[in-house]
Amino acid sequence: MKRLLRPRRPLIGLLTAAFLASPLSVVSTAEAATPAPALIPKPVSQQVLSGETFTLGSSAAVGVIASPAKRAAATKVAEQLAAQLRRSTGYAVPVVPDAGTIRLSTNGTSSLGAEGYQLRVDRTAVTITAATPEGLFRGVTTLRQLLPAKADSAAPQAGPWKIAGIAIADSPRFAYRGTMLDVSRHFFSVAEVKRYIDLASRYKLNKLHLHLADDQGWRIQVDSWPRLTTYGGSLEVGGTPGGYYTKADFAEIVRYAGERYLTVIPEIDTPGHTNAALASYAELNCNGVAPPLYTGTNVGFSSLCVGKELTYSFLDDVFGEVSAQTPGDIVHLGGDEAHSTPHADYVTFVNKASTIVTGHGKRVMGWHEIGDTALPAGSVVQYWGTDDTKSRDLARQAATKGAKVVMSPANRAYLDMKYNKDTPYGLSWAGLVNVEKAYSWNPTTLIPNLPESAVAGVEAPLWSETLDDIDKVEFMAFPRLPGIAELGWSPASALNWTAYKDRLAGQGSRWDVLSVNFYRAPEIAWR
Ligand code: TNX
Repeated sequence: MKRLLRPRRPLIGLLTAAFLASPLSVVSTAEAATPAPALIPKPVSQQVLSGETFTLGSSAAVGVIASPAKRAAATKVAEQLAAQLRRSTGYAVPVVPDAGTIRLSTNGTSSLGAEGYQLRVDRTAVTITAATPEGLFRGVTTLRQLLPAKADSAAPQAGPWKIAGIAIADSPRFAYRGTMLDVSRHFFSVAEVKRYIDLASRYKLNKLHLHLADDQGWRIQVDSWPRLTTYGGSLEVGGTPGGYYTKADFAEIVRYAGERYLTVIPEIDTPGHTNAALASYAELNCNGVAPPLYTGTNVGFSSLCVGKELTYSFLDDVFGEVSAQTPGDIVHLGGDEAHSTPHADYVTFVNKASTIVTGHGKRVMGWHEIGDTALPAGSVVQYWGTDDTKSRDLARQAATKGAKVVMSPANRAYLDMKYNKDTPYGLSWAGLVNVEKAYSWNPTTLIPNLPESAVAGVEAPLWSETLDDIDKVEFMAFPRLPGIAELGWSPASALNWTAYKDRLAGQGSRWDVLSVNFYRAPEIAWR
């Protein structure tokens, strides 16, 4: 029996058929037992090539086949793969032009999109073909999951290094597949953010939203307003020392994320969630008096002064400097929980702030509360509701105005919600979110009457009120984050909890190799 899944898009079906049409793809019924590999996210189509096994030996080399324009970036992808294989196999694994037992080619068809790729493993070679280096990177993440878990080791392991034959054609369902890290409530070092990027990139996520400013701390250097960080970034929740990213630090995060094909989306939350800024500069307050720094976990008490002109020159400076440090085309202006900003003021404020963001050449992103503001062309609205009418209405309003919606339903996609009542940290205001609940929803049908075409994708936010180190972050993100990643990448027809749960079980040994502090949810048969 062939395990060729019925592809969602006819185009991919045709491509797959052409790609698979070699003598090696003829599978006899006797070999039908070979199981499909436990890949997350599940590819659009995959066919086991029974009887074909690739063995990575000591003479393995990673070959790059690319046009001059794509060669440098494709070589970087090859180098990343080769570097890891060197560490774990102890083999030389050189990167070579135009040959190699593992071949990365950018001569693939562009009809799979910028992130699409084809991957073939047979007895002679591993071949990843894409139209772009980004597509190659996505294909390499699949290859890493096809290799034995020990291939991710930091130190040499004993072989053999075998990969079962397979042919895959794959491309994402959504263009926006993100996760958010709240570095304001607790500050995370550049090294910790890199660790999170490493783990997120393994599941083909392509956006890293950083929540850089909130009541408890301002975490990104702004040269024109230096006290935002030196004072406003000095503490965090609980009163422990905070921290901030210098421009060099932030550039390093952007670079590191970019090498793993995640675009950084910086968020400066406004007009609420601004106590750190208001504490740093008395003149930003309507009454001219700076409040003290705040290290608690309440929300909704702070607001920028909507009637002051200074507020907007402040925003122009901040969004200007933040935009200049961001290669991506989206800047997030927050807009959530502005409970101490009268609604008319709120609308005035968000409209002005949006114009400032677009004036710096960026598209506006904001939490769903901005749904009833003007929303310049290209805006993205992030839904964080809990199936409530008000939040759904705001998302639908935004779509009516032409905005795209990113789905982050708090009762499903919030990684800071406890798994169950016994989870040692996390919150539960949106409910308890076990692994099944986080996975079992469809981004295009969750909000009734929201057109499918308005959904840009999914994002899993991780708020850090109760999370003060990366181990706790890992515990909350794993195993739920891969499920959100699959909702973002795999076709709706591939989503199935029972089958997913079995594939998820196979990730446990990989996380053990990587020392990921994941929650061993008892309903998963970890292997
Ligand atoms: C709500 S979600 C918030 C955050 C909190 C989070 C905790 C959203 C847009 N705002 O300020 O950190 O709940 O789960």
